[in-house]
Amino acid sequence: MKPRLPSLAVSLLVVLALLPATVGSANAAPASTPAPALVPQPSSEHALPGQSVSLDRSSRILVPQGSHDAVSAANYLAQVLRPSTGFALPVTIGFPRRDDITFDQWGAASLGNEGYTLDVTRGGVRISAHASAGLFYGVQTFRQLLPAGVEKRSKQAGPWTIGGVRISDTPRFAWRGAMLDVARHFFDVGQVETYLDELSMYKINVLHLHLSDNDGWRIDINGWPRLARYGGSTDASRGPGGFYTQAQYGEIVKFAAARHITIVPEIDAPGHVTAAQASYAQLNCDGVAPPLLNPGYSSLCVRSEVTYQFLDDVIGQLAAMTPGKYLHIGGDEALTTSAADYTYFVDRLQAIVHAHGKELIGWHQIEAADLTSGPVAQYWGTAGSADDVALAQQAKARGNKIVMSPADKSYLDMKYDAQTPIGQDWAGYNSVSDAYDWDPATFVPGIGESDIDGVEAPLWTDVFPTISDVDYMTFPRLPGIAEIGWSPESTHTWTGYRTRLAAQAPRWDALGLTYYRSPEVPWPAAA
Ligand code: IFG
Repeated sequence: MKPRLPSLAVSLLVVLALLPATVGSANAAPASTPAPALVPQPSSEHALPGQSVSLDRSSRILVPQGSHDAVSAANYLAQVLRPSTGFALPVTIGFPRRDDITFDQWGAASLGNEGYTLDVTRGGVRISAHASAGLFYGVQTFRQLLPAGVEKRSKQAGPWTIGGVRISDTPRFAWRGAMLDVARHFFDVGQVETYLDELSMYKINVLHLHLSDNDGWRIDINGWPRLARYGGSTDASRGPGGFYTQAQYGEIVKFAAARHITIVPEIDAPGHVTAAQASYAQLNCDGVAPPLLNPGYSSLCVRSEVTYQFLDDVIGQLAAMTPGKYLHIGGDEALTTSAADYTYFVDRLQAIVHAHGKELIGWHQIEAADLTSGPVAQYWGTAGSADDVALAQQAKARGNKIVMSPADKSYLDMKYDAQTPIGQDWAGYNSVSDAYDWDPATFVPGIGESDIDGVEAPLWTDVFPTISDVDYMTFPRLPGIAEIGWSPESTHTWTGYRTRLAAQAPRWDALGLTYYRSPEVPWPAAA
């Protein structure tokens, strides 16, 4: 049992050890060490020429005594590094040597809960943050400072040398999201967890799960067993469909939380409800259940009390198993619901969501209803569509924040270009540069930075039955949306970004990730 120094003594020793060493470093990096190619671009980054750290078999990952947050981040980093380096990399307490990685939570509160500093100096690597999320994001950045081979799951040769750098980083927007439509095509827990791991590499912190639609109902609701078992029994390709038990949904929530990603579940209503109406005749105004996959638009029976008993059960159970503040109620394309019925419905649904202690987010059409302040409008309009702009401005007038998901920029189901073999094109082609080269703070007239919670990249799976389709459409566009959400507008240039994006490809190759090698990006020669 190692003698335990009192934590203050250890802390003082750590501070002293991290002061810039006066002696030259035996392992000075070559002068030509390129500036690291990071995505998202940190808010502040300075190379330290002549300094470097090389991880080796004696390297340790050091944590402050009693810091559960640091241990979590350290263990996550260790699970990335151990298989590829072959080093033991024990997570332990001690004072740093020059080949150690040290975590501490003395990070500046001014960088916020998601901010961190990352220093690679002669004294070793230090990741410092005020809170748990910041430590995790420091890990994601540090990961990208190492050669791409670190992402392999088998032992690689190395060396594992990192050029000296000082990074201080904090996000621009609080909501940096992706959406996966598991209703049109179902993706199981393992596939969603793999997607979560991919998203977390780019500091995404929200995964919006589109759980119900015409083609499928994907979450089991007690008291309404047919919703998942019958309503989830197929998909847009007339395939086998599927659904999450509440325990499986809980696994997804837990896995996401360990990566500082909040799950935002969506039950779309009053439209996009055919799977629910096919499951229960009493959800239909005429008392007749339509066939599954019934074509055309649908609407819940807005003036029937059964509808609100149904929604109270659904929202209540979803709220109970969703730690996040928001439940998504959809509200889009309710084209067979009259304007008066739509307003009545959303007002009632808002009351149900609030009664279960949650706040609602909906596609921006919800702003047509009598919303109180507090809900979030998710903007999916295209540039210049007047009706959509008016609803966004209505949100602003009510003090409701907006999450920007313009279809002609952020919709990942849009083809990249005319040659893309799969995908949609009703909002036009979304090339890699289209998805990157826009500013959410100027996209909608009258809507500025302070009106926006952040950005989100929806991937609708109407026409994508497989997870490799999902990855092909997600990468390389998602990192660009993630950078819009995280990095300062001042660092936002396509010419600068495209070379940093190109440097991600060897990492995706090492991970075995499917992606589109867009001709817009100067990819390195395939290894
Ligand atoms: N619009 C529909 C989606 C999906 C999409 C495909 C929204 C909010 C077209 N609603 O986008 O259900 O079908 O691109």
